[in-house]
Amino acid sequence: MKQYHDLLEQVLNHGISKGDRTGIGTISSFGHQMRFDLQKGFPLVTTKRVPFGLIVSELLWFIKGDTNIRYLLEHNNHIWDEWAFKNWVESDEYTGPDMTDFGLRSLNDEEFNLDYKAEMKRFQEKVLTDDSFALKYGDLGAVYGKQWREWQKSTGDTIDQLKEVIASIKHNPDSRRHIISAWNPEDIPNMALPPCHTMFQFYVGDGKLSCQLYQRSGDLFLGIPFNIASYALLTHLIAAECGLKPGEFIHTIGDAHIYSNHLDQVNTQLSRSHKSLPTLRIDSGKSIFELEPSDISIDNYEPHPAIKAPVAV
Ligand code: DHF
Ligand code: TMP
Repeated sequence: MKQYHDLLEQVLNHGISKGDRTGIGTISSFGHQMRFDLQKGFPLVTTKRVPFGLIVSELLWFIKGDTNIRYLLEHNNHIWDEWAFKNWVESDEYTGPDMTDFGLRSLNDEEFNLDYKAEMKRFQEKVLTDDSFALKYGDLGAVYGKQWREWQKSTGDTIDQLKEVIASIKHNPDSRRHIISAWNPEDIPNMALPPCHTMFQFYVGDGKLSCQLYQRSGDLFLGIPFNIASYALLTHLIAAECGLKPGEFIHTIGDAHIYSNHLDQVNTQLSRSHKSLPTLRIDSGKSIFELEPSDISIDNYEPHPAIKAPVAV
């Protein structure tokens, strides 16, 4: 994962200071690319522990075409909670304590943070137990799963981009059109967060399947290690589905940034040495559409300890 450390260093040393939507502030640099040869181990960052189980359940949630965080909560995955919570506390039905700017305030105001945590816990329980509440407020809108599996056409029916791309990889491997787009300009206003991983393309050569992702915006410390592992896993899964070996994952990033409240964490991480990469294990002959989180695991992952950091909302 030297490529990842090189990118952290590059942005740290040559990035510019840039304000951002969340109010945290970043060091940022535009236009970068990393390449990972999937034959040389599974690209899961080893200089901090990255929770692979969360990456698996998030990816299977996309593949199912689900956009409701209930599935994630059922799998103890809380990485999308804040964005559903935001819809709830900004709605007319919400009558609890004022949660304006909860992301920033929970970092700076200990008393508020207690209220926020209690309110978030109530929210999670309601999404898990109350069907009509979950339908309304657990849903993130027309995010990844919807665009991948049910892109809305102007004629009323939908496009299953994932199924179509798998079919085109199988039947027309040399095609230069194996593309899935999550960036649907008409739907952007209906999303909790406009897609960060916006479009990806597959390439078949020498019996191997490669994937290149264009990510418009990358949180280098928190989001990017997840994104690398997620697309590497997707490439493995689609390769298996199509009878190919995994080739390379190529990660192209637009605005690559380090949040100003992640700098200590990044420096700690950069002081650590890399360990050998783990290997992926998929325990089933199931199709990509039938996989369960328990079918996918990682072997020989012996990373340095986790490093905590707040996520910018
Ligand atoms: N917003 C921002 N500002 N950065 C993101 O990376 C991001 N990612 C989103 C949604 N919005 C975002 C979805 N993916 C974490 C990782 C990925 C992710 C969201 C959050 C995260 O907080 N990871 C922690 C562990 C979290 C846990 O164990 O629950 C980490 O240390 O990797
Ligand atoms: P933005 O919409 O203002 O670009 O904010 C989105 C933030 O989330 C930005 O820091 C990038 C980060 N992010 C990732 O890095 N990876 C992801 O998968 C997601 C969903 C978000």
